[in-house]
Amino acid sequence: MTTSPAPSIRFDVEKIRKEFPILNQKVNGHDLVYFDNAATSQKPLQVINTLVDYYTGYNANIHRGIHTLAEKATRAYEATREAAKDFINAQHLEEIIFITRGVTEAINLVAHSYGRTFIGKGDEIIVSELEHHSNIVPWQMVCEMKDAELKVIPVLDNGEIDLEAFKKLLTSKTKLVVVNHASNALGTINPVKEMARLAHEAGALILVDGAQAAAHLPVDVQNLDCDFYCISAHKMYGPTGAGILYGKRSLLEKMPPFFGGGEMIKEVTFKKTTYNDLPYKFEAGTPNIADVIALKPAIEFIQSLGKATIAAHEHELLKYATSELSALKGIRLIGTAAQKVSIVSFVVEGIHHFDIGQMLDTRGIAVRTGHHCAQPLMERFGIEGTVRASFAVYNTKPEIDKLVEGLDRVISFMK
Ligand code: 7TS
Repeated sequence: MTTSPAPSIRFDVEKIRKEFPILNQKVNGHDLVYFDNAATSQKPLQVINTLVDYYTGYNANIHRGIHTLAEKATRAYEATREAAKDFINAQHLEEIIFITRGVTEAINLVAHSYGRTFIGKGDEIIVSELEHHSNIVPWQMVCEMKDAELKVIPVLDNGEIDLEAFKKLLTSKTKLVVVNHASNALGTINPVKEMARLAHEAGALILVDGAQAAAHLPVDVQNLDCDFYCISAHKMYGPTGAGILYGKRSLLEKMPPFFGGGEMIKEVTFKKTTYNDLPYKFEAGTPNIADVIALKPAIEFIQSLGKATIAAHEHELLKYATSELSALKGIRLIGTAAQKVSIVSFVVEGIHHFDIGQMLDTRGIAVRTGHHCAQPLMERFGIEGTVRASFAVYNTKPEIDKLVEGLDRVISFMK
């Protein structure tokens, strides 16, 4: 995020914080400092109110009722599809598939639909060493099932992907490259546009895990030219239990459905079933209507601030936290890539990350500790886990001061 423009004058963090009532509370006698945004972000009032409005005003099943409530719910659900298309600049509305969990389900959908159909014996899938388990395990399952091979792009000491090694891994056997847009464990922003170009040159497809990018970086799927892009609503100020799978229309058209059931069919007989058109082919059963509807105000919240403004603010926080934390004795930052989202991961010599997390919690500071569902990456760095502070648009420098002060105390107490 080094090229981010300066925050615009209309950026007012205190005003933004007022939209997140959860932030205004004491935890263990201290003002809450919420630095676990990479796990899940907090939700602004407009998202919460949208959920309440739906359940108190027009709760109904969608796409099937002809009554007024059902039509209103259907319109609201489909309005989120329009907003999502716009948010990631997809070319076609039917390229937006709503899923009922998040990135995990989106990746599994592609693995089980595309992977099981189009990956064969001897084919290769390339994954990076930076991946979350949800972008590793489904591919291991496909490889096991299809007798294909998983190849791994190594990570450099600063937490960047080794692009030269990636180029060497690409062969005519490569069918798919899977990589995150930004790493949840280290914050590294990956050169996914360049990787997409290289993958396509080799005749392979690319799936991008956008879990840690959607709330922080511009996402333009046409510009990136990725084949699949996956998003969790709950990490971008939206509700849990909803997400977006983007896929190029030509690919989604030839992929078989993942789930079978209601709504994803055209006609069912015991002899033969024909499937519905996109995107409904991939949305079997009653979807998570409420949470998809409430994803729209989350998208609008991000758009009202603008990604450039968000990125500039978060970059300031990242820069400040990096320099303040580096000055503490015994701290080693893990992940020092040139391009990072607002995540700092570190270990403290001689103190277990879990103890640090617990002691920070007694001061009202929420961080994540552990392997961050990226065990192969931890192994790469020869560590069991890290302490991770991940920032969102509502975080402030005085909150980072509290983290630094808290850590200083923990270090003096434990040593
Ligand atoms: N990919 C990345 C890069 C992630 O950070 C996560 C969740 C996932 C996939 C899975 O997303 P889900 O919404 O399906 O669970 N990451 C984290 C984290 O860093 N701490 O808790 C969850």
